[in-house]
Amino acid sequence: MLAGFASKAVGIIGAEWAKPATISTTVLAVPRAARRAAHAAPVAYAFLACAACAAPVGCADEEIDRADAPELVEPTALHDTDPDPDVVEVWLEAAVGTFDYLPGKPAEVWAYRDGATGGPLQVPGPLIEAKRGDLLRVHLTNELLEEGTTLHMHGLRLPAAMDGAHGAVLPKERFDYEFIAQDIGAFFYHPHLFSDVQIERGLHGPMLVRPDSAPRSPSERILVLDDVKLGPDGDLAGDWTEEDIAHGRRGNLLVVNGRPSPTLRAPAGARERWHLVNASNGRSFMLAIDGHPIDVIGWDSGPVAMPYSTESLVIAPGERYDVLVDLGGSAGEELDVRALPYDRGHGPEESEEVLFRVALDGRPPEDASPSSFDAIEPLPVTAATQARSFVLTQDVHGKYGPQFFINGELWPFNTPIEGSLGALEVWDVENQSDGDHPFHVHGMRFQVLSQGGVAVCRVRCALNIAFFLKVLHQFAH
Ligand SMILES: [Cu+2]
Repeated sequence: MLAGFASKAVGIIGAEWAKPATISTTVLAVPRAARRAAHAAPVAYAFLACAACAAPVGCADEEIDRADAPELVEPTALHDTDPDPDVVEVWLEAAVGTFDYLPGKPAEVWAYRDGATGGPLQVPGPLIEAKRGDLLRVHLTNELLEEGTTLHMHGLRLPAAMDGAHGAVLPKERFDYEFIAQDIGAFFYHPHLFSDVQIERGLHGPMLVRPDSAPRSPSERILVLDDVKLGPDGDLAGDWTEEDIAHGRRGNLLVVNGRPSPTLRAPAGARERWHLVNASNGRSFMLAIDGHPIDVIGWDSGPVAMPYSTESLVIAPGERYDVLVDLGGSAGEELDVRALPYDRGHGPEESEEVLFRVALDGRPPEDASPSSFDAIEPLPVTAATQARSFVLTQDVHGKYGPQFFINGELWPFNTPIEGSLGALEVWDVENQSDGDHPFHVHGMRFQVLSQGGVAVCRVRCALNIAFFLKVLHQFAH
């Protein structure tokens, strides 16, 4: 059990968050009726549970007939229809159609396509690519048959009205999102309305904000990790159980960029840069590469203050990591990138699986390391810095299904907290539930002061709380 630990962070309150705010744990762990209520409320900012802990695997009991390893393909970039080099204007359509997670076995999905080119539905959705400082115009058209949707740019700092956490874009309607890309890094767009189900149906995609307009090295990749629950016919399967609602639905097929156990072809000796995105509902991926360390250079909101090397990397739902990997070896060799067993405190551990393979070839190797890093200044905390505490608890078998609480108050009916524009705050976040509880804060970033009593200082916008988190919260730009 992971309860009883806590963490601390600090942040500064930003302009769009100056009104009294409702705190809400959002989305995946909440019955639909409660989520409707939450979306009707004026949520100024939100604690977001991108997923709670994992549910048991294997609701689709039959064995899935896996295909021969497909090629690993990166999401294609959305066509930019604005010729201005500092403006990215893209057209995204959410529609119903099919996608083959398994070859020749189409699944009915809700997914995104490039509305400018009329391309096919993609899972994950097309890449939104921009450079820091660009003005983004993202036109979302809802071609779904049944319900409203929104577009939430998970991890980006942007105005609340452009955050996709409010209202609904109804079928046949369009919403134009407009904002400045302030931060470099990989982000994760998805609906913020019935998002647990809509993301599982295929509505999610990556976004990459680069420091400048220099072309991306072929060795700098976008890798969206996910698990889907499929029946033997290859279609999405299984009802949503109470366990799924409480702890996040886990699938029975791991996919990278929508394909099971794909093969990535890379030059032997390359120093590859991978932007990893966990798009799953309830699975943490503990990544390891046969005999190769993983050098972590970035987290959710850009570069880390202190790059570090690790043998295995846990990526919680909604998290992104920016890593470098030295692909030592000779042409013709293969490396396995594995998802190792990880216990999130709920349900059985996942078994070890090969997530994808790297096939080394004889092309000239590239070094995709960034040429420079942003310096990260520690936020100035003093004894006078406002502090708040948040204790997260749950009742899995509540009267109306699984229920979650912040400081003893039932989410989403929490007493709003008020913060001052530009204020710096220290937040103590303690997870007293019996499993991991990833959370992030919309529209702002924080630095982590300590985790489980161990001091750290890195800019983040999301964090998996398996223990006591001390978060330096900067509600600011
Ligand atoms: Cu988010």
